[in-house]
Amino acid sequence: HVEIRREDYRPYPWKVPNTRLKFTLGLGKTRVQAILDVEPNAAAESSDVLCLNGDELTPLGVWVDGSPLDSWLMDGDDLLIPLTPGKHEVGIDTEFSPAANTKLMGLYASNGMLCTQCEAEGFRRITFFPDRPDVLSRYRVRMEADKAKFPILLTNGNPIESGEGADGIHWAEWEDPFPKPCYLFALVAGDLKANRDSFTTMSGRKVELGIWVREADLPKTSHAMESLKRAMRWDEEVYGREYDLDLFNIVAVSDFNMGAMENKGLNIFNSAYILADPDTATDGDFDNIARVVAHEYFHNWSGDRVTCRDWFQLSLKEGFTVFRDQSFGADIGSPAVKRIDDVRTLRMIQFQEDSGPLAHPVRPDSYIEISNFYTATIYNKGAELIRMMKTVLGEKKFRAGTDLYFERHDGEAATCDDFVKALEDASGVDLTHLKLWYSQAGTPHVTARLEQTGGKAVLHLRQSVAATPGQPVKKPMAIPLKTALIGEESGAEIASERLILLEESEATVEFDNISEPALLSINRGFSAPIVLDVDRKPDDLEKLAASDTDPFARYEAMQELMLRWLISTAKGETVDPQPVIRAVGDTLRSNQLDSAFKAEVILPPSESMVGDRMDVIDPAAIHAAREQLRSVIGRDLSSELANAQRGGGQPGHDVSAEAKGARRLRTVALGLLAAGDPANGAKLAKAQFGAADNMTDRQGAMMVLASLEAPQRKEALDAFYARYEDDPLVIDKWFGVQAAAQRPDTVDQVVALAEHPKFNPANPNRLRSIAISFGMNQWAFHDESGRGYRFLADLILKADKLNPQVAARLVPPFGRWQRFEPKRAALMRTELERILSTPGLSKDLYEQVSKSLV
Ligand code: HT7
Ligand code: ZN
Repeated sequence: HVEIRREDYRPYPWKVPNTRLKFTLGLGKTRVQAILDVEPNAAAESSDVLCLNGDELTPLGVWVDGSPLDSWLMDGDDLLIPLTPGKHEVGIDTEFSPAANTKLMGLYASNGMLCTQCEAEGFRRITFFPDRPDVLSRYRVRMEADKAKFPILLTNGNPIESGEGADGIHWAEWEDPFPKPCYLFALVAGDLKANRDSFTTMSGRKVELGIWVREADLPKTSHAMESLKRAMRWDEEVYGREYDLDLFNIVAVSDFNMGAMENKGLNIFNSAYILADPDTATDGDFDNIARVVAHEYFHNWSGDRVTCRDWFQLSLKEGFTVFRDQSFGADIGSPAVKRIDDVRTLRMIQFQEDSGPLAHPVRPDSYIEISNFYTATIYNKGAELIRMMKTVLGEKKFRAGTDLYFERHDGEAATCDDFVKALEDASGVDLTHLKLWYSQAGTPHVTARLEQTGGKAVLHLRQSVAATPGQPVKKPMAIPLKTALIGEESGAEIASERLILLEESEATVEFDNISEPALLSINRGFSAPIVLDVDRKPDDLEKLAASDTDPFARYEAMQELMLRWLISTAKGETVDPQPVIRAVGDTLRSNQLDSAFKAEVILPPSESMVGDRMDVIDPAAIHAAREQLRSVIGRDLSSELANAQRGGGQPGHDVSAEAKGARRLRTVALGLLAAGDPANGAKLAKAQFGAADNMTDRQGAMMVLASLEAPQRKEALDAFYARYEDDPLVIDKWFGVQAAAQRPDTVDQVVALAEHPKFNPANPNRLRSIAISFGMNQWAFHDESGRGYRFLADLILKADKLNPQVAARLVPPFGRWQRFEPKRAALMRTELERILSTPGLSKDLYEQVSKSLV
């Protein structure tokens, strides 16, 4: 398998100003006739060959300037066409079977419709083409299909002409005025209905909006539509970005490798991120829909109008767009809860990636299969990097920088360096020090200690970054730390927040005129994506949890308090839980804090988060410690928790922040109550399940029951299944809840679930409903028998035959093998080696598994 390296980038020798495509569409057979206008690229070294990428294609015919050509060659999957210098018109015919395309890349069939996924390298499965993001072309596309089967034909841009032919065939021709790389190409043909609306842009242009789904799903599209219009307005107000076409279409499909895709003017979505109503979708699902709809819409500028020069620059569009969707989420909801949520995702997924064998920089140096690099590092750490730049520049200069970036690179394929340069040029601020975050992998660890004598306090800081694959020696990073001092007695800010930039391995910072004993509040708002070790006593953490003026820091203090107790207990030490109980009790009783915030704060860190902070992970000891803490909280605070579990009372269709917060707190409280008194917990959960008028309460209760040993467990799971048997997205929840259950027999349960008639490894959502939930279930997956490992490895191998991209994304839980005690580590290695020695492995899976073994 060939490694592609960033330093080998060369511009493509040819330009392709125009591309005409004719599709004769069918599920079993689709023909594509492509005509490409090509001309030498003056900015590149000239070439007498046109090299076009292909994947599982054979040319049926090749033409140059209207004449058939026989002298073409195949170089592996690629097509080589000899060309004299100058302009040419190149024609290529291909044919393939969308129904046989189980990789779901290129043009494929889903529930009787046809749709495309071209990012990153799927277009080469449709026709031979320079499948790289720096070749921009203007597309004109003609689609022909059986009208009865495919009444709706959609592609990028605007419809130009349409008509009907003989034998029930109809056709439509569309044109996209914006030059684009082929990864943004999209086509959909099927029996779909639209939720139609419109949006008037800031300059007064009317844009027609359509969300296309199967007719029965139309009532579930209103939240996505409202989210889209909100996102369009937000991008105008916050970034000055206006939509540019007359049409914006979204299509929902049931078989999709990722969340959604930002194709120009025709976004294609995993139906999980479009369809919702209170009976079938949780509040979390509603929030995810708003987030993903906004994310894909924001790509219209950060991705489509300005795209990436090469795939090493992926974070240019993804990190920036995640940052934009996170800011949108904060603006339309609670900024504190949103930040807590985003940091939790970063810690659970990206921190694990960054400290394991698959660690890579935000701008990687090499890859074997680019699909493996759609990672939390590129997306979420990339977003943190943009956030740090904004923190350093401030709101106004950051906006001036993004304005310049969009203006300077509109219609171009840009680099991460171009982005930073635009920010620097517009602001006059040198950002060189932050650029190391693009190239150096690994999460910095920072230790902080506050020393106080009289009216003076000195903060001692020290940083280090552990070695990562290919980067044995690390340089100190530039770490922006928002810091304040909180009075131990007054609870007030006695040194107001300031931005400290830690640039060296060690630094000291002085605070003068400190009037009372001070508590250190540092990395407020999670200003840098680091692991922080602050020398603070449990008493200090308890006080900060009650009084820190930064809500995120308050949450952090509580998490740290719980983490320390959990780590000590997992190591076999006896520690007093009272500081934790008092802090949780105070939080629950507070009249000032809202329910959503309370729910986040009182939820003990996950078992894998505890593991990440230990030298050697002992899953059983961590599980026992966490259960012990949950049950002490449940018993000692039963009346506060019972109040919280009863509280709220808003109807299920109320999706106000208040109602959502009350529901979140209700289920978190229920979980703790059940840990304290399982029999009573099962009764309460069954009552919540039965009375629920919304999916949040219903699924929450089922989740709590799924981990209990009580008759109500099966009753609830059976009732849920019977009620939602025909709704695939809800049945995904049914599978997921059982795979995430905290039970000694979860491995047996998932083995049985994988044999269930509704389990289908060809459908990515269904596959992930078991595989991702189980892989993240530390206690169950790491069952000391090794059966969890064997189960997931078997599933990965099965999935690889159908869909290598999705299979490879299930490998990361195995990558933590070196962190576990020797017996488990050996069992995990054995499974990785078994996968690697399997004949016919995809390159996707080969890359992830071989790297995980190093
Ligand atoms: N930009 C999109 C990436 C994507 C993708 C990548 C590989 C294989 C399938 C895929 N589907 C979508 C999604 C996004 O970040 O917006
Ligand atoms: Zn994206």
